[in-house]
Amino acid sequence: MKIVALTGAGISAESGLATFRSSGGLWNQYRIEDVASIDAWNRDPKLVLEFYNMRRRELAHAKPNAAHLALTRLAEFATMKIITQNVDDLHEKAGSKDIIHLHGELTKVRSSLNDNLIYPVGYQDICLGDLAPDGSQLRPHIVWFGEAVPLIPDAIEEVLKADMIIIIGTSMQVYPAAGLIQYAGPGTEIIYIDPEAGNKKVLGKQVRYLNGKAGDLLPPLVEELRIEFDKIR
Ligand code: BV8
Repeated sequence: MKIVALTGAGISAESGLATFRSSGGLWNQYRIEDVASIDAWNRDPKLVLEFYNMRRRELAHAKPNAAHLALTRLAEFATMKIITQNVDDLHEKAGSKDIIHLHGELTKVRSSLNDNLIYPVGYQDICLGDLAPDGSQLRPHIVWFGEAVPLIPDAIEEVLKADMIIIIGTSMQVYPAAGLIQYAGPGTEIIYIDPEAGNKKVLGKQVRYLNGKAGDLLPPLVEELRIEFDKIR
């Protein structure tokens, strides 16, 4: 049984990390255009570096929550792939292995001349003047608005193969990530976990909407799936 978990900022909400668009989210305090776009980087790299330094410092103390841990249990009996829009490392901290970070990773930086020169930075600040070995300014290893999403083909391949897709904590408003679900085959079961699941609509797909927090709903769902798997094994 191949399962894909498609996660967004909501799965990290109970770990204390702000989501983007829920009330009080990051985008209520900052305009995307000012801190998370390639234009912002070209216009004011210092502000952008500070925005990510602030998020990296916050991440240093964040712990995975029951939802992240439930996905590691799911991987004990199903072939699991996590496709996350999140740039935090909470799936890794929970022990998950097979993860595609569509939008990059906060704990990595890279040359601003060569996307392939990527360096681990942990939770340290990066400032103007911190240079990559190629002499260019180090930048966050993040996919900004207006930048291509290089891992989309890998993610599409996983979605095409999935028997089940569990969408967890994403408003499905950012493309091309939000378009991934359209690649789900006709026989693929789709489950959508979100406190606002009641007013989500995945066009053209049969979806089981579970209204509530990931930390509350994912653990029992994983146990339900384990019982089903044990029956058919
Ligand atoms: C590209 C890194 C082309 C930064 C991010 C007009 C229409 C359509 C598209 C566009 C348009 N104009 C421009 C575009 C394209 C644009 C886009 O989609 N814009 C949106 C805003 C309309 N996309 C891009 O620019 C992408 N690139 O298109 O490139 C191209 C091609 C070739 C060459 C050059 C260019 C790049 C997009 C990537 C941007 N980077 N992240 C950072 O993180 O700082 S996206 C950012 O949003 C985060 O990664 C975040 O994950 C992502 C999506 O947000 P969500 O994760 O869904 O979070 P959100 O707050 O929205 O929702 C949280 C959900 O959780 C809610 O539903 C809430 O109810 C729920 N929740 C809350 N608590 C809980 C919970 N659920 C469960 N449990 C809880 N406890």
